[in-house]
Amino acid sequence: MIRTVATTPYDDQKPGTSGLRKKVPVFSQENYAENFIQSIFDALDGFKGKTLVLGGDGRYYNREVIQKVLCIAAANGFGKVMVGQGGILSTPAASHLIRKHKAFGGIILSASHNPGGPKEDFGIKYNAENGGPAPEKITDAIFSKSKAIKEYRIADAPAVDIDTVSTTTLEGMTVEVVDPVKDYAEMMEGLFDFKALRKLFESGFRMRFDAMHAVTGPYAKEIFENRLGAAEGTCRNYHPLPDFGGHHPDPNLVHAKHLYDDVMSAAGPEFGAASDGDGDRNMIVGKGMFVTPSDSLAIIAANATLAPGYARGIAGIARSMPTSAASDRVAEKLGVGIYETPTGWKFFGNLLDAGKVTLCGEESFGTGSNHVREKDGVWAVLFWLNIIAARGEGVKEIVEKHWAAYGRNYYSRHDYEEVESARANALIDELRGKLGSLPGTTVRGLTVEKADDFSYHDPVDHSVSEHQGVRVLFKGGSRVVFRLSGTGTSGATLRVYMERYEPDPKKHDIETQQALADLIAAADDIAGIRRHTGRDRPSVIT
Ligand code: VG1
Ligand code: CO
Repeated sequence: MIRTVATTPYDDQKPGTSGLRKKVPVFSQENYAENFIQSIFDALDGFKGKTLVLGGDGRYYNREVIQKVLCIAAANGFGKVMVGQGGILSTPAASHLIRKHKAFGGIILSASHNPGGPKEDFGIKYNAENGGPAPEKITDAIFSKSKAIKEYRIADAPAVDIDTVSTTTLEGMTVEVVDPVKDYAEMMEGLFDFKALRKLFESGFRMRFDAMHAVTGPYAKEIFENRLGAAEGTCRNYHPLPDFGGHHPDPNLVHAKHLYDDVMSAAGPEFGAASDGDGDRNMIVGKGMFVTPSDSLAIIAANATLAPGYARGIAGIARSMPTSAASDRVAEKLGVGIYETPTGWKFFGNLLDAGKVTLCGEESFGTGSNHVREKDGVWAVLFWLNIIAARGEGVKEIVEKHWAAYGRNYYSRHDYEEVESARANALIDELRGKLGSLPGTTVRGLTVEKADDFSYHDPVDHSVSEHQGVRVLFKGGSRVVFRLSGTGTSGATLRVYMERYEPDPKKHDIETQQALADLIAAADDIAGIRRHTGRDRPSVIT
């Protein structure tokens, strides 16, 4: 039976950098999730009888919302929902399913790298038919629908069994429960040289993949251990848990420090990698070398033709504005386009769809390509393995040779988490107010060349996105960027990004924070970080 339920709007359902993210107690308020799901459908046109892809990262509340989406989708007239078994789909796997099965779109339940649990984070995101996160035009429409919603439609039905691969119906709508890994693993086999990778592992190459108790566990087990023959035990923490074992499923030097230490230890493996809650981020560590995500994008681009799926070369590269310019130098050398977009994968969609770029990346441990329309953690790991196998060199050698050829972009991000929103906004407002007076001034020996608030003109649909981060560019190519996070769920997170270019190979082994010390000090002088936040150091340094 289909019911129409009267409801009242919530005023805080504005999607951020990557969908709507809130604490579970917020999401579990009466009609909160229902309102948002109905608002997504209200913002879309023409899906009657079409297919919706559905899955999530397995975090707390995932199963409940899967059932809600199924019932609301049935009541709204979808013809079919393809749902990952157990309600599981990594973000890139969901993107692939949408594309492969020509679905109308997809709903991904995830708060990515944020902790999970009854008091932690949950999220809902809509992806369009290209498999990518909904562009701002759609997320704005969803937000306006959510502010005016009066009712939602829902099928009254017993819970659908999502744990068995099978096909059933729900009020006339087909529900197909699919293996979440199979299609994805097949796509990876088509992109990378699995034969060479099997040989690499046969030769004794040791790797550690940490799934951080999040969604990539089943993907990594199948691909690295079953298909590529990596030793059993290569994958760690591979059981997705609703609370990620109580940790932040965030692959970086803070939350995956144990993996870093393991690879750096004498007895540890040659290669380490990790992914985040929903499987779209990646961290790459080699013996003696942590690879910054910005460098990773540049190195993958410079070596792309070594992977069969990219053997014909790349069309171009896109990176988010705060991502270092390391890949710009590769694009220049290759003679391909380079695009600088605002933070968030949704801005890459048009460039990928238009064939202007093949590879995309963000400093926030996100790398991907035109194989899907999301960043892709396991894909990035396979790309590195493919490069290692083809070159017969380790990560350290590969990175150092890259720096020697292109120069090194020293790079770091400092996060100040859970700052009072009013104080964080005051910092940004004050910065914006003084942009005009900064050029020509000197701070800590650095002369400001240009200062602006980044605005992006999409070259494909000509839409404009303003206020995407304050940039202070210094003479000589160094820069500092300030922006507020759009994925947090309590207070505000200030992100400060620092970058310095060093062409001289004799100066490529300085400790990063030391190499950036003057920029770190200049950032505080310019923005008054301590004064505004009351903090004397960042909460997270990556
Ligand atoms: C952060 C990152 C951004 C990334 C986004 C979603 O956004 O900085 O680069 O695209 O998370 O990633 P923000 O607005 O908090 O800086 V994920 O893996 O959370 O989907
Ligand atoms: Co993620």
